[in-house]
Amino acid sequence: MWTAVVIVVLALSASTLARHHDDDHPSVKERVNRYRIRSQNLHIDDLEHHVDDLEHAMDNLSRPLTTWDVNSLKARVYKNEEHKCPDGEVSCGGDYPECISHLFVCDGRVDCHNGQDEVESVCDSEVVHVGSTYQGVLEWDSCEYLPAANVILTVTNSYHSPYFNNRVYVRATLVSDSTKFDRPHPVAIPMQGHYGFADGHLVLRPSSHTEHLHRPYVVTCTFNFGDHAHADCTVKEIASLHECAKFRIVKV
Ligand SMILES: [Ca+2]
Repeated sequence: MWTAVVIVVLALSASTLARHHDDDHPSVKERVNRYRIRSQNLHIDDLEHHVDDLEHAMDNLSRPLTTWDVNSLKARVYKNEEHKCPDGEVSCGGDYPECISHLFVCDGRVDCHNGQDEVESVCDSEVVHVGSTYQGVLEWDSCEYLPAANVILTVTNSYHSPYFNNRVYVRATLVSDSTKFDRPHPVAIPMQGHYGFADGHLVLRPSSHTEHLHRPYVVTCTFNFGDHAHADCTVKEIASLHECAKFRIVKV
């Protein structure tokens, strides 16, 4: 009898010791299983991050289009279509290919089949309203040995031509904060020229000779981003039309 009791007690003690031993020192199989579980958890976390990224991308894709989005897309299409028209003409846009002379844009009479040449968004002279101010950073590629400079272009006067309704005559001031002999050398250059509705070109040249520059230049800013606030500008030598500098301006 006592022998059986001792055997049972010893068996229970051995079982308990074995469990403690397993907890402290898991078997190889258990360690492998734990490792696989941790790996799977990491993999699931990674997938969750990917799903979050996809949801974020889908939210951006489903964002409602703004007026700026639509105008920007139209401007990109317009730029592509423009190359299909002969020099001196502009595309009417839309599905039906049609080109009209620059002179017929915003002249008060509908010439495009879709009336695009007289719509308010094209014929709006907001770009050259007196006081309109734009800024950018001008970098010379050639022609002048001058460092990059902040430039501010301000329209000081504008009026419609009594003979050519498709353009507005403009006076402006171009202020540059360039340096000379490593010292600040702000320059204000009076400019004059015109803005054409057909191509969105603001073309300006110095009103008088400026000692700051070696040669006279013409500045052309193209408002081809579908709004009246952004334009790409070039600086060209008047005599050769060699492109010397480029800069982008933003309305302030
Ligand atoms: Ca017209």
